[in-house]
Amino acid sequence: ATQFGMNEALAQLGIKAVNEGTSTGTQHFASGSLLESYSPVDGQLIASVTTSSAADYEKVMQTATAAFKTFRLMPAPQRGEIVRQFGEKLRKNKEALGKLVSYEMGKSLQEGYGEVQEMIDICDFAVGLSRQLHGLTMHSERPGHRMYEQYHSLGVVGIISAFNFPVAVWAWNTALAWICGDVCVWKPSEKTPLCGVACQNIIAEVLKENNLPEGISCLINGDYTIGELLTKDTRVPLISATGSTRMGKIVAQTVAGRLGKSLLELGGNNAIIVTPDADIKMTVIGAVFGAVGTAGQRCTSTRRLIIHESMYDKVKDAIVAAYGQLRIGNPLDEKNHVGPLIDKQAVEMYNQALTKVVAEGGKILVEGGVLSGEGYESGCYVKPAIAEAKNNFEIVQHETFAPVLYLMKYSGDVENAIEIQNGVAQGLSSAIMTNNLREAERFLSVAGSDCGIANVNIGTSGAEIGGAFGGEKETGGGRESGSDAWKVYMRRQTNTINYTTNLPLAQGIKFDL
Ligand code: UN1
Repeated sequence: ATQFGMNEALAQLGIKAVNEGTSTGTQHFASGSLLESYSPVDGQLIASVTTSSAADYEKVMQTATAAFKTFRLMPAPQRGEIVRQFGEKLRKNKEALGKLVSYEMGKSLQEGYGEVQEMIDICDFAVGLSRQLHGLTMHSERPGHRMYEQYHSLGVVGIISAFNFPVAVWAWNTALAWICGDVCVWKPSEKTPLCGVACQNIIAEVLKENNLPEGISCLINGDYTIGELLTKDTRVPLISATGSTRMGKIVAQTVAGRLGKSLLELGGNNAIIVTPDADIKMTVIGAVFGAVGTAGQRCTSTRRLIIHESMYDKVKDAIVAAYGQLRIGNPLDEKNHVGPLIDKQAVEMYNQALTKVVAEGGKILVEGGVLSGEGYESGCYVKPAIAEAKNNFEIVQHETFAPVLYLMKYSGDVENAIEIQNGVAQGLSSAIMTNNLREAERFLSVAGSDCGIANVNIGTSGAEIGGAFGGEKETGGGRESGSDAWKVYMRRQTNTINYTTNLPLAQGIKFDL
């Protein structure tokens, strides 16, 4: 942690170094076992956090539910002011937090900063939204009656987030939940607990400066068992979970079992369709960034390229050549494009995918492999690989969270490409590279892409926060972040008011006494 000013960054974020003890985050209820966080960058122990036990969880929930009772009474624009201050603190901590994200998770420093920028952006979005939480006014069928709807605060929002976006996804949820008057209990990934502590420390400072209850933002570190307490808890009306489809199915069933609400943002199997008149340069940049950015560990990462046969060789050669330019190494060093995978288990999955694609009849175009030697001591650095494959291969149907890109051909009409693109269980992100208006519109039409995100002349990853983010099918159907995603964080109430001295019944029903 001595390189790239990392010790200073950790100190700024209130994280105790290895020899100084353990961190809990400013929430006081953590007396469980220790969780050690090792960096995939250099394999070193960064720091340890104390996890929350079941008894700690109970105290956290009491703090959260008590905080909700007062927070919901604060006018929404005033809650917006708190989120504005949080955004300001994030601006001040952007460098330190971006570095921690890069060091603990392994994404490039540019992407680490980008992630903090997403947090700042959603705060700005939420501040404006805090004056726009409006419902509709309807015309009543009864004379002298007024009917309208309003949105009220929901309660405790449980947030389960993944290692790959260890800070931004939490902020997408909290910034909206807070302006809506909800309080949040966050279970970060076990692989990135320090990012959780750092975020908690930043918001705790804002709450303290404003004399607000700390239960507005709670952190519970630990393994899936602590997450289970959250998903089973009837005091938590909404669970927002981001991660694998496997995890999402368990969470969805548990939450549905108690008729709670869940917002799921799960796996993707994202493709770019490359049409006969695609711009090759844009296609290469979009596809390569999509496939190797965050070392292929975004839920929006590009996994498949569906290329028209007339363009196939040209695109293939250009992409293969671009892979030759990639620099793999310490992500904190800005000259590197690709950092490590999160851990050795991920490396194992990557290796298995490459073995499997060959076993199923695929052809390797860019050789993969695990890097070793100086700078690669963590054992988590792998070479981004490309294979020619068929869409129906089992491995292609599966989301491998690693930089493995599958190339496939289509012939004839764009409809054939769309069919391949939709021919997977997941439905998060999709893209088409075309200068042909008819093709672009067909791709965006009701008979086009079945994904929650469909882009034209842009890659599959790197969505802005202003749009609703999420997808269909096994991606889970939830929408986070922009547009009207805030509505899931509130409860809707229809109000009808009679200002006459009569009591007419709806549907013309007569009832006289
Ligand atoms: C994720 O991978 O879980 O669209 C989120 C993107 C980012 C968010 C990804 N803005 O790639």
